[in-house]
Amino acid sequence: MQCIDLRSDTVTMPTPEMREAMAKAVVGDDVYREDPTINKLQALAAEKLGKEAGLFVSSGTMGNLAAVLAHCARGDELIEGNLSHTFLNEAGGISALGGVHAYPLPNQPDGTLELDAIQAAIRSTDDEHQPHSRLVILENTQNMCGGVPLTVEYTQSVADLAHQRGLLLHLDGARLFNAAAALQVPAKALAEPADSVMFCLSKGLCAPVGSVLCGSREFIEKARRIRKQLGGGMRQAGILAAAGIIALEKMADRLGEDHCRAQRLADGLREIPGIVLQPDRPATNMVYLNLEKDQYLTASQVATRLEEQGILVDVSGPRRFRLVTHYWIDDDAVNRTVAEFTRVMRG
Ligand code: TLP
Repeated sequence: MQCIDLRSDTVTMPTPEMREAMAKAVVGDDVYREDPTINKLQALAAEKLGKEAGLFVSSGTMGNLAAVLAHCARGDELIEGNLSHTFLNEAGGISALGGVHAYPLPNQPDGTLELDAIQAAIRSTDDEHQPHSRLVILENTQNMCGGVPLTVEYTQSVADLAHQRGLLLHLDGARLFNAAAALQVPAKALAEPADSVMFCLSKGLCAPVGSVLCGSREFIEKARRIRKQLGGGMRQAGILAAAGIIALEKMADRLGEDHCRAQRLADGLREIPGIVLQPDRPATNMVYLNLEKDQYLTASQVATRLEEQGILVDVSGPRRFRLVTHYWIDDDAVNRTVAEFTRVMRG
């Protein structure tokens, strides 16, 4: 029986075409800037996002960290969501390695940070008691709010506010191409207002490793030195970039299929007594659901019973799950998941 792995889109295996391209990749030493496949990927990513330059990094976490370290000095402060990956899930790298202070603001259910709250969080520049506010980070799609996409207009309004007050905007666009597919806008339009953008190749786009950080040429040169400091200067990494090129050229345009399957999955799960979807309709590839209070099973007990049937889900709270659709989840997998969930919930 084949396992159905819905824990994340990070679990995606490379496609056969990616494996072939990896085997044949022309490579060089990327620290010498001599890997043609890396150079091609970086140029392609920058072009897709409408930025001057791109930098291949080993992970989304490294891309976000390099961006923060390039934008901020020790003692500076950045404003971000209290449900953001940079705040919750990057092991405090910005403070451990950069001495950067986080000012978390509540993420609204639609993934946004309120403009008034951002305005109020920006520190007064002439008060020596306060850290310097340097950066705002937005996450698109916003993972923990349900994989919700942030619109071009909203992103622009945050960029305008940040820029007026002398701050910069970094976009954690781990799933920017999912946002673009859901909103039916080019990824470039979503990236345009931001000073820097990180997106992941190794999530819904299916590449085995890597993310790309994009921004101005000057910013990328700075981030490149920081990547070296972090030990992320790789050598014949074109082997990885070869899969990344296919991810960008072939996989971004099919993400809508994952979103349709997430909706089908949600439609099936919504009918099961004891389960409440939150949000009610998935906007992209994530389905979050809660067990109602009177359920005697906890989320981890349900997950264990599903695992016995070869279905893996993410337990994201005592009564909460996340199920993520991706390239390797087909219609049968959706049907089987709904059927097994129904059986487990019936007891
Ligand atoms: N997210 C992972 C986990 O770390 C939670 C997941 O399964 O969703 N930004 C966002 C919005 C992310 O969701 C993630 C990974 C990252 C950055 C970090 O990417 P990696 O794992 O490549 O460091």
